Amino acid sequence: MNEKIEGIIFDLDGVICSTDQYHYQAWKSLADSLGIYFDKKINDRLRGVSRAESLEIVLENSDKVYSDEQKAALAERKNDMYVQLIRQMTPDDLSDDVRMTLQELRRRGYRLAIGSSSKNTRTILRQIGLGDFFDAVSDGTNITHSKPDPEVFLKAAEMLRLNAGSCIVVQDARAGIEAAANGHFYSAGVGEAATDPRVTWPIRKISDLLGIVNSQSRS
Ligand code: B16
Repeated sequence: MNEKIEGIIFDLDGVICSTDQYHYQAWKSLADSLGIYFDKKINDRLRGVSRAESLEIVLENSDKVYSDEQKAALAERKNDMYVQLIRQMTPDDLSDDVRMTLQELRRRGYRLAIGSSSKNTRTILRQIGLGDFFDAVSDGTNITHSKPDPEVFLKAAEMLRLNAGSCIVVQDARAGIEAAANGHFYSAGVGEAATDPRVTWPIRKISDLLGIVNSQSRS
């Protein structure tokens, strides 16, 4: 992986915006209605994981056996609650740090993509005013395997017409860092992803990326 960096692939939930809090609220509400214990620690295991796999994790604390039809209905109930919450998002939900970093990376000519497991990606991007911003959007609607499978990032790189080795994947979840490593991408990890041993660059905030791409273009 010694190619020049030409593209940046951003995770959505927990990196571009804080939709993680809405996932928590919706899963918590579903779990409470079913009498299932659920807390923020369990919620952290759902980061980057598909809706169906997330439900399986939530149901680990239930003695009841649910049929596939019941599980589909539960996942839909959770999603309905989640969609109500994200529909209230506005461009103010984009932090100044993320907004400035995206604009500066664009100004410097990098190709920018989203690599998210969420099937609600397009709605969220529209709500926060980034509906037409990215050069490519790879999300839960175009993949068959969830992170840590690298599929979502490989598809994003393909849409950007770039090799994995010339892209940085930006992630907040360990599953995403593992996916980046599995796909032979560079990675920048924020939050819990910063402590993952497989991460290329731990970062504290998204604007730290600007220093990383600077140093890469000089090396
Ligand atoms: P949806 P990311 C992921 O987004 C979330 O982190 C994860 O909690 C969620 O279950 C998954 O999307 C699917 O989301 O239910 O909206 O299709 O981190 O990959 O941007």
